[in-house]
Amino acid sequence: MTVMKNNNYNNGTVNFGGNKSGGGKGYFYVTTPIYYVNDKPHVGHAYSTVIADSIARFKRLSGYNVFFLTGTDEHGLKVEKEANSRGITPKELADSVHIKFKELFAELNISYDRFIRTTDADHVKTVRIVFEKLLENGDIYLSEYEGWYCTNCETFLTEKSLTEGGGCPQCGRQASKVKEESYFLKLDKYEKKLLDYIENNPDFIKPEFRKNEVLSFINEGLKNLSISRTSFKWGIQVPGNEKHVIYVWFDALLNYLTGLGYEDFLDGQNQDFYRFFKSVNHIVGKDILKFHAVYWPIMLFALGLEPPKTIIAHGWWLMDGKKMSKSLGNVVDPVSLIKKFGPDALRFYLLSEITLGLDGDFNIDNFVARYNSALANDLGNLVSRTAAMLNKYTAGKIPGCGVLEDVAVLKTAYDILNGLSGRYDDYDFAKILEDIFRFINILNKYINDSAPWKLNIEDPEEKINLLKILKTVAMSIYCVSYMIYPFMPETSNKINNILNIKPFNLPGFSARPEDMKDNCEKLFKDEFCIIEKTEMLFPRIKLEE
Ligand code: ME8
Repeated sequence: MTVMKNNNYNNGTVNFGGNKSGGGKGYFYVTTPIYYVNDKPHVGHAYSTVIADSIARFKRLSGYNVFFLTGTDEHGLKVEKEANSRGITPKELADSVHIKFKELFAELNISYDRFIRTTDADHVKTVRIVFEKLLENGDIYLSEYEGWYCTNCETFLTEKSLTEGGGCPQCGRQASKVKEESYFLKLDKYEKKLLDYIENNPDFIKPEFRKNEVLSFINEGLKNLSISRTSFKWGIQVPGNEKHVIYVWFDALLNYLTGLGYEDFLDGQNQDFYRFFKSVNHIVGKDILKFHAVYWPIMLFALGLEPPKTIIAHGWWLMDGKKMSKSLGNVVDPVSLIKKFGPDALRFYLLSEITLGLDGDFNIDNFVARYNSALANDLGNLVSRTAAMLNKYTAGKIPGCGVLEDVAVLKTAYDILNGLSGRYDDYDFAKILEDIFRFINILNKYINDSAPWKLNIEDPEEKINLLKILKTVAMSIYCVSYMIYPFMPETSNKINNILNIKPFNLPGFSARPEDMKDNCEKLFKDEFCIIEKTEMLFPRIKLEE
């Protein structure tokens, strides 16, 4: 990439994985929505970002050149109003709130490559370049908008779609009538092209069932989109007609081009731009699918670019059946959960509790119960009891090639590893985690059933058996550490430290999941010692705490 310019690039949190410029097997670009800065982040924002991070981490392990973009959406009426109500400027509000997102992402070990702000100079420049380009080619024209607007959703609404009391169909808040001169983006011109694209690209919208919503929206007939406002100030000004500010969604969607260095690409200086952009996976909440699956591809058509490869629309976290959102005042603070339970407990809960695409209730009792049973009891206990047995029976030594491992147990691990790439292609995180935890329970049962503590270490035959059990479990835990790495990177690192084993991308090793069997066999050929002092991965927590 040719875009390493400011401190919004992350160079600290990724401990291992592929690199961005090495000769991997392909390019992979993953994005989160960029979040409004009208308030600090809640668990819903953490969710989209953790999904993207897990995919980015897995793809890096698999040898892809990954670019992972996240950031903040800082313009628009909603942000301006919030700033006014706090008695500060919108830029001051953005400056303070974007930090909260960065802090949360650091706490959660989010391995983004760039944190973009729509007030960044290169973004402002990109938006103006694009606006001028489309004005020149006739896809943008000046006219007048008369209709309804929801400030909370920053969306234009048709009269027909309003609720009985004149509310926004999405958030229920009162819509307001606006009449102003406006620039429009031609949508009708590209309607047929978009329908063909959706039809011919089954991977475009995921999960599959969301496709019909998008199709029925398009089939109602696309009206040209108003993309500028004159009634407020906080936005990017239209080049040459500065009483207009560019509509916040037009501005925001373009972050996906700025983040990759579109400006340099236009100057012929960024070879990677096209390679990355062709592989883009946009992670979005279902509430903003329309913007990504309808307006965004049309903007790209107008620019002569291909629509995104895949848009993954996830469901909502609810509280007592209602969407968690600032306006309802029912949000869960991710930072306090991380303080108490650690980042991986939150990452685990978010990714395992709901199947991608569906909604789920965020229930704190359930959160604590899952933490105690899956993380403290099953995973934490497996690692600590194994470390304790190794320290007690073999002075911490994991036996080398003189001792054979139990192939039947390891086969389960290798089967999961072999299926991982396909599962990730389906974004089936809850299922992957279910398989991993089923395997963890197989290991706990294997230890219970074979009861190494009953074996007599003085008896040569029983000793061999004991060593075999310990070696099998140690190798299996190494596989578990690999499998959980994209979901729970900190825990994976801790397990590798306990086992005294290096990360997965050692020189001469491939870190693809399919190659883990070979890696494992190579690594455990030699005898080595685990570290003596092991830390508790997930201390049990009482609900009352
Ligand atoms: O829409 N459950 O920003 P936003 C799950 N700036 N996910 C949730 C959630 C919940 N309860 N609440 C929010 C915007 N999210 C625009 C996006 S992109 C070019 C511009 C997540 O701050 C979900 O991904 O309102 C949703 O799409 C995103 O946060 C919206 O964040």
